[in-house]
Amino acid sequence: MPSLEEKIRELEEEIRRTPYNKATQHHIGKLKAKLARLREEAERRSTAKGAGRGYAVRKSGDATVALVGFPSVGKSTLLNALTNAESEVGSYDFTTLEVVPGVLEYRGARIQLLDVPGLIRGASRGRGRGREVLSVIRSADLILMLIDVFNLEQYRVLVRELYQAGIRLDAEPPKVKITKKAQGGIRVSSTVPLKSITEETIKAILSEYRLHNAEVVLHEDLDEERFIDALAGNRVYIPSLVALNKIDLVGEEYLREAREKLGRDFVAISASTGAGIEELKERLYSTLGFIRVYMKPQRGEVDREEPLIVRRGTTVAEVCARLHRDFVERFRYAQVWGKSVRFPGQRVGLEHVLEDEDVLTIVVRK
Ligand SMILES: Nc1nc2c(ncn2[C@@H]2O[C@H](COP(=O)(O)OP(=O)(O)OP(=O)(O)O)[C@@H](O)[C@H]2O)c(=O)[nH]1
Ligand SMILES: [Mg+2]
Repeated sequence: MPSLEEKIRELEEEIRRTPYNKATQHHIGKLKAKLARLREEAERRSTAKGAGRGYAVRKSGDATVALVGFPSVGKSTLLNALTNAESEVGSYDFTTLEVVPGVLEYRGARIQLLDVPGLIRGASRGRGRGREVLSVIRSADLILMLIDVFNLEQYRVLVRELYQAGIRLDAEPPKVKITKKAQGGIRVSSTVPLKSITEETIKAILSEYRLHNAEVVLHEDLDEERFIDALAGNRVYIPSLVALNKIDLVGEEYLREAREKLGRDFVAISASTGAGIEELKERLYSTLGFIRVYMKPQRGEVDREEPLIVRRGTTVAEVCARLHRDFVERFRYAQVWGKSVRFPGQRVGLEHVLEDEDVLTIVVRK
């Protein structure tokens, strides 16, 4: 019997060989769904095997950033430049063999950075200790890709590696609703015109997932891969930033060309000279979407000195939980002045979502 790895390779090969067009999409969709399930299975097995060891790093701070990049791009040097950590720097590859955490304090936010061992080609297939590394990356709030200024092609490779591991960068989860039914077959409807997928493809994919009776509602036009994403259990959606390192070794003109070649926005830095490091901190802070919330005691003045730093989307309940362990239980109501309310001093409940620079008063039972 062929092993799981062999089956995965065979499927990858078959997908590569099959021409992609409207007539073959359902067949390719089926193969890709099969492949997605086998990869999930492989992942489950390796996590089960590796339980107890691996790179479990405790999350701390207000957000966690995974620093990824090829060996020797300068990840450890950057971690040392940004944080209080002391990660070993080497002039040879794979100096760092464990995940090294550091904390960056910036504008009141505590950002945990994880220097993870060099991602390499094939990591998502379990080569090296890649798979364990990937599990750390998957739980990050932001992925910072560090690229060597002389090896721009590293960017594409990293994106592909992450993609194969179920990590979707700078994307929202697919807007698809799938409801299992007891009978009636597959019913597909959509709220937008569908150009990228056929009903036949949808049915072929669902059948790979052993779904034969279900109602499917699509709220976006998507292709077979994104439809599989909606079904697969291991997809994560994480924002990313790119930093180009070692710019001390190149000139202005080279950088200008790099901007065109890379085809996406990046921060130009030198981890060893410190150039661009302040800009990078600023970009980390803004991409993570921190907001400031000023607390005001019920009958007192607003504390403008020390705002609470939280992520965008934070609710009153989350602020309560952070201030005191039984604030949520004793909560009566809150009052808000600022962008998230219609009028100053509006009363809100625990589910209310705060905005940057809101003033918040929490009233609890004694
Ligand atoms: N010129 C220059 N050299 C740098 C810069 N950043 C790092 N280096 C050098 O690049 C080499 C590798 O740096 P590390 O920080 O160890 O790289 P790493 O990505 O952590 O490497 P691994 O842990 O092996 O994956 C060292 O010799 C550093 O001194 C930079 O901005 N400019
Ligand atoms: Mg290192």
